[in-house]
Amino acid sequence: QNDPNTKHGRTSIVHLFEWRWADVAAECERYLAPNGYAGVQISPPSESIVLTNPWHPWWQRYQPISYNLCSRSGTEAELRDMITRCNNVGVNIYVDAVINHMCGAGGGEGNHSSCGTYFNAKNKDFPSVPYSSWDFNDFKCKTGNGEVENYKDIFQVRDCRLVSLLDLALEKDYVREKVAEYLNKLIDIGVAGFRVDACKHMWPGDLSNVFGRLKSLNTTWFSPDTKPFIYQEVIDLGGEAIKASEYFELGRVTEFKYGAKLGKVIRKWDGEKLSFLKSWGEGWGFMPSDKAVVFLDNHDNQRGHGAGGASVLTFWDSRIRMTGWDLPTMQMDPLSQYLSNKTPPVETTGNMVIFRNVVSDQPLANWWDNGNSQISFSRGSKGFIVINNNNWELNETLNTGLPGGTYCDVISGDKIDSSCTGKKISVDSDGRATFHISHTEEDPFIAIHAESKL
Ligand code: LAG
Ligand code: CA
Repeated sequence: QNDPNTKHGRTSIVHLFEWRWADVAAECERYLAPNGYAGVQISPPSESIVLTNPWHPWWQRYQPISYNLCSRSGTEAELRDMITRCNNVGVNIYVDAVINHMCGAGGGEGNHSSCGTYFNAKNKDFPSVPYSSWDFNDFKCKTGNGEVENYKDIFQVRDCRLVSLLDLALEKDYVREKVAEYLNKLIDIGVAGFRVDACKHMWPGDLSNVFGRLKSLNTTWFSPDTKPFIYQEVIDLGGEAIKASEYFELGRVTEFKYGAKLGKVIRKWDGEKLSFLKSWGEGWGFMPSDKAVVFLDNHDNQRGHGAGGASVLTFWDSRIRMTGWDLPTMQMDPLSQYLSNKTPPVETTGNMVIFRNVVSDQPLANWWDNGNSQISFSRGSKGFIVINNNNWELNETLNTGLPGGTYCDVISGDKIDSSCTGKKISVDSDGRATFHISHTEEDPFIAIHAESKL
């Protein structure tokens, strides 16, 4: 359950937040597979409430009404088609699984749900699962208004309502079985694993029971007895009663400190400098690598929800964000994209996803820095990167660790056949090369690797 089950040595996944299934399928074939993406995290596929005030907000998808698979991303048939097509090109699908709760207590009564299923939030009646009032935690929660009020009290956090969302009694065999049925149905369709929403609000023992009921992955695409990848959303920035480490034995955990800290370094807050990244890793107070899923930002902190802190870099900071993530696509809010019913715009960069795949088994080497925010390093003899995050030019001759030859810089261009549309870097036979990066360049980095050799 710690293994993401990725294929072909791929190492990065992308969250296609709120994308329609038909668009995800096309993106897997057109862009993600050719550019070495390992997988996609999709928005919750379960039936959700449909809200009108505000109108159809993105967060309505975090309010399940049933485990029927029609959502505003598409029908069950479209979901199945997408999973099949992505798997066929080696791109895994990870489902955002909302299992801590159903809709908000004030969600009303009626058929205002993504498949048109009837429910009554006041009576806690969700006949399409079915769940009834017995299946919720209100009898366990000890706060006056039934809400989580104090994050220092682990009982409240797990047994009371998170922002008024009806809290499922995951201690009940019946509820565990219904949740497991939902996840197993997705496994049968072909998903590779789950991002489990709001794990801080569920007892590790309950999760362990639910995960213990999960089947092995579909053998059309995965080898026999492969377990689903589990990554649990636990926001642990320190200072609360519940620790990410409580969840380590169940699967991986989202490492929110990673993006918060890297954002500070790149923004140079608190006297941080890129040169400090020489020791970047677990020593900075992060969870063990083999337990972590790291990321820069997520759908919540991009939108001022959840946690992360002001330092987190998002697509709004495109110039200073160093990643293979899809900047042009994210420039428009995905919800607007959905409402305007347009297929997302074409992505232009992904070269660093390939870089990461090429260097993934190689150690950090050839570190250089200017004592400030100009740095360079190699990953063994497979890849080399130079970054200028100072307000002056970088002009250096550096050890790249790479074999001699001419390389195409994958930041400023692409290697196409044997030519390069960007900067060319010549590495001499002892591995040294000269670099110039102006601080005014739009992307003040250079990256070369074994597969960008001309
Ligand atoms: C998550 N992780 O633990 C998701 O990443 C996050 O996006 C979800 O909250 C949350 N847990 C519950 O699944 C989102 C919004 C909330 C929103 C909630 C339910 O960030 O703001 O709450 O989804 O839609 C909204 C209103 C609340 C209201 C509640 C219930 O903002 O004011 O109380 O709905 O009606
Ligand atoms: Ca709970």
